[in-house]
Amino acid sequence: MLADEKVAYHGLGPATRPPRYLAGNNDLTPFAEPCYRLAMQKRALITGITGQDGSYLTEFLITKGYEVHGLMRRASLFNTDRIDHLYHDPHLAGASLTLHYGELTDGSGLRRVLEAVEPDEIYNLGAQSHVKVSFDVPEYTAEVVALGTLRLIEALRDYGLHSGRQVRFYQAGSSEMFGAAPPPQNERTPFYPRSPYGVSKVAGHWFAVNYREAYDLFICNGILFNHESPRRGETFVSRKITRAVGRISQGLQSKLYLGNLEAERDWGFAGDYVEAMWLMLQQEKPDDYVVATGEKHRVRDFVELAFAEAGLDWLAHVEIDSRYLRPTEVDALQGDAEKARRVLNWRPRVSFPELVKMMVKHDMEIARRERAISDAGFADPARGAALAGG
Ligand code: NAP
Ligand code: G4F
Repeated sequence: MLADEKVAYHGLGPATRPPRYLAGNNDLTPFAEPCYRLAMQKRALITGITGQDGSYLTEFLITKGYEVHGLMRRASLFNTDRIDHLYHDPHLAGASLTLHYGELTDGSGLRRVLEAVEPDEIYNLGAQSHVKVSFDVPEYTAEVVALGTLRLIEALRDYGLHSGRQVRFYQAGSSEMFGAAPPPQNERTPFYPRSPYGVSKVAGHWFAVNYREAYDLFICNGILFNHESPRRGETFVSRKITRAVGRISQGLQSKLYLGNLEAERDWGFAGDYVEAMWLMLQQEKPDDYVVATGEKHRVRDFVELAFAEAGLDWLAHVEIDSRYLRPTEVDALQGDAEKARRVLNWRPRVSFPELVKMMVKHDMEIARRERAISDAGFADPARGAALAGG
């Protein structure tokens, strides 16, 4: 191993020790040694870096000059699609993204990563984040979302004690915590969760508040309302709709099966919301903030707009399938983000129609490619076809 591999790996100043393991392009083997840093450069650790928000947050922080470290789960197939464009060969100079294998269910691993990375800021975005799926895997959801948060802030507390450093921590809370509480919802609205996911997020929220008060930790809870993007998982309703619109417009499928069309959500753009996460950690004092657009729309409205964007009549294509109904539904979410506007000076930039348009445009392009592959005789089965979940 070359002596300056460590330098290339972290894109930092000269290093005296070679890394124990080197992360290669396709071999993201983590290391268990402290990283070396440039003075003044902030270092962030993100759990859930391979998810929608993780990818936007990574882009945002790299633009701000951060060195970003992400926790990723081992998977049998590559699961880094959303961050591949940010990941540079660690053999090349200037790499500012490093990945570490880890799991929110594995406390000792979390502690090791914390010790190795020595972050200034931690963003806890990792979660089994699908509400409907949380009814199918409730214990696992609680294990990751509730206890995973506790594991990470316990590790943070111990790390702070022995290192003497104060690390700032963002906890990804959710409007699902409000559940059945009538809209508009803000920081003073009592929680009334309606799913194992919502209950687990409430536990995570209160662990965070309790550790902030008990141990004087800098922990912020972001209570984020639904935020979507072309990178949204394909079993969330927004992306399920726009993927179907693309495929229907290319003749690749004819029907879209959905559940409750009357539910109302406050949908914003994920790229806007990650900025609010960062802003929370730049304040003098830790606090909790609702992040939302303040508008609500029905699932039906999203469907209508998305199909219209492609010049399609949704009534000819959409059917209801009771498998997508939830045992207990959250009927209406509409956030009041006055505090985030006032204290953080945060505002959403992308409107609801712009968001739908952006997602449809992206998914029409994917469908065009799928169509070309199919016309060339190389059609694969639709991805996720075997899975009704979502
Ligand atoms: P997402 O796309 O589903 O991403 C979730 C991330 O968590 C993925 O990177 C996933 O890894 C990782 N993860 C899952 N189980 C894990 C485990 N056991 N240990 C470590 N990591 C694990 O979710 P998102 O939309 O980006 O949301 C980010 C966070 O914000 C989540 O906590 C979510 O609950 C919360 N939130 C989201 C919204 C929203 O509208 N998007 C609103 C409010 C709150 P894999 O890629 O390996 O699956
Ligand atoms: O897109 P969804 O699955 O998102 P949901 O349940 O609101 O949860 C998302 O937002 C939360 C913030 O409020 C996050 F914390 C959570 O992690 C996740 O990101 O469903 C939205 C609405 C629901 O009312 C659902 O019943 O759409 C309705 N819906 C109707 N048909 C459907 C479908 N949802 C899905 N996923 N699939 C359907 O076929």
